[in-house]
Amino acid sequence: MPRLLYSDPSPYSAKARMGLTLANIAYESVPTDTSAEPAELMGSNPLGKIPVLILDDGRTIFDSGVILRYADRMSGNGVFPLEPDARLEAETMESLANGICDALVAMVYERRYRPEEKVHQDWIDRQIGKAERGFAHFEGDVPSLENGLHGGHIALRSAIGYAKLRKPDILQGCPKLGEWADGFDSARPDLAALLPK
Ligand SMILES: N[C@@H](CCC(=O)N[C@@H](CS)C(=O)NCC(=O)O)C(=O)O
Repeated sequence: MPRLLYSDPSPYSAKARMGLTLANIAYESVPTDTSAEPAELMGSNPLGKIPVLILDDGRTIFDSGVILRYADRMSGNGVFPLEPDARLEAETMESLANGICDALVAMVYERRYRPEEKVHQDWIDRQIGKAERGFAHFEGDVPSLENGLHGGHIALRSAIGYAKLRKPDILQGCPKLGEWADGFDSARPDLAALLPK
């Protein structure tokens, strides 16, 4: 069975796990501490980042976007819409949600990996601005779930979950997104169970 190197708080890991689940692909979740740089991770992805999917034949797949597209192909388009315009919209949604996560992760790492006296607040504020603008974009144009869940929805739900974990106040001005997330969770509790924690 494929093995997925992941960690509970990681939004990209949540996205990959949700995508594999949506595609009905069985996999084993392997908790992985990136800070410890374990041999299996470093041997699978030179970047030392999760998620990584290790296939039965030893091939390794990263990053989360490539894992989602692998799951999509293996399931006959179970993760992204086939229709070109709908697919473009889903992929752009995924890209913005990833960018929000990139900004929030940069904020977390600035505090985690730098000595306190070297933490650069202007840099943190810049990242928070990106995440705020990203969520404001979605708040102004809340995606519909009526035609079924896809990779863009999963990426957005992961980003909201990660923000709730690391910087919940950023979502205060986004009540519609909160309702949207509740709708997502009620429709797919199995996916909601994989959210960052
Ligand atoms: N673009 C990558 C980002 C992956 C990523 O940054 N993962 C974080 C965990 S949330 C990580 O592994 N960080 C460890 C590091 O950067 O050394 C993806 O979409 O999978």
